[in-house]
Amino acid sequence: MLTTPLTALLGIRHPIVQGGMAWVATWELTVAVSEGGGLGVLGAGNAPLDFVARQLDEVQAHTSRPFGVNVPLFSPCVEEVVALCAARRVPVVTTGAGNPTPYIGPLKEAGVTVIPVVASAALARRLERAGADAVIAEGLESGGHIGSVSTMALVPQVVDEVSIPVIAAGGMGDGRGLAAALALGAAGVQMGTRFICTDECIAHLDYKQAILKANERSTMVTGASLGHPVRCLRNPMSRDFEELERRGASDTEIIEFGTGRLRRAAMEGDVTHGSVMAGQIAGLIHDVVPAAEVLRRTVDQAKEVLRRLPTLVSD
Ligand code: TUI
Repeated sequence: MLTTPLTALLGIRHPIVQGGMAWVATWELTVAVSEGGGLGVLGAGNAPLDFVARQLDEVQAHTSRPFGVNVPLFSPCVEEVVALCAARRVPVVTTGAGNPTPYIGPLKEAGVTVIPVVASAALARRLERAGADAVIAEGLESGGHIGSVSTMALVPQVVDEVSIPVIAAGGMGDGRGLAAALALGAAGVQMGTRFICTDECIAHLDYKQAILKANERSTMVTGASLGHPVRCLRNPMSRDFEELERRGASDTEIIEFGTGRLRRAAMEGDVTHGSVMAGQIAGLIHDVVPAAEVLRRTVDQAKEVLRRLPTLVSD
């Protein structure tokens, strides 16, 4: 067992949170991670309220363990999805891609544990004051929408800024990452890309295989010119995106080009013209296994590392 302030806060067995990824973190993955002893997180993405409500029904029908819902703050349905989470008293809400201050009060009043993703120590401090229960410090190694600071630099600076538990994200793919995160003062990790390559994740097989084929230099960042940087695998779509940005295309043109690309990759398996969002840890992932196996391996390896490290100390 690895017991940390995060396992205590959430009532989970392992200090591992699954990233609430749009399109791919559906109820099947959420249930598998929560049943495996981690925190499964449903990805609300940009989905309409009725879709999220049906997904929630399935999660609640298939597990009685703690789980979460991730709400990206740029979703057009953010108000309704937050209200749904409060009405259903979901155990945990994670937020991303913005400042969730206006939503913290209503969620806390409904008894929801609120865990925002932050990309800076300053926002972490503000959100602790606003009532956040923990924060996810996400470095630029992550897939999808990212900030501008690396995990290694961000996590200890967030840890020094707040007294609530800090969850490290970005570049977390195995037990060495978990042990390193604990060494930086985090209380656990969030893993996204690793959980795409699981049996229960509904992402198209070609999406999973693109991750399996990737190495540590296979990702790039698109959308930085829009102020919305997104890390994804290098492919014809991301190269075309880069070219559009380089020649100074208008925001409207770029947005039009990018819209619907994640769905295309994740659901239709179009890994050529779709956006295969994945983190820099993709090169570390070599197999598709059950989510419970990812959790088991990660904890076993972290324990092994943490037992070995004290032998390096001689006085
Ligand atoms: O939200 C994410 N990652 C995502 S959301 C997403 S959905 C999407 N679909 C199609 C195209 C583009 C995106 C894909 N990936 N991660 C959480 C995260 N939040 N990373 C960084 C941040 C963040 C950044 C700035 C959080 C807060 C923040 O604050 C700015 C402010 O307002 O102070």
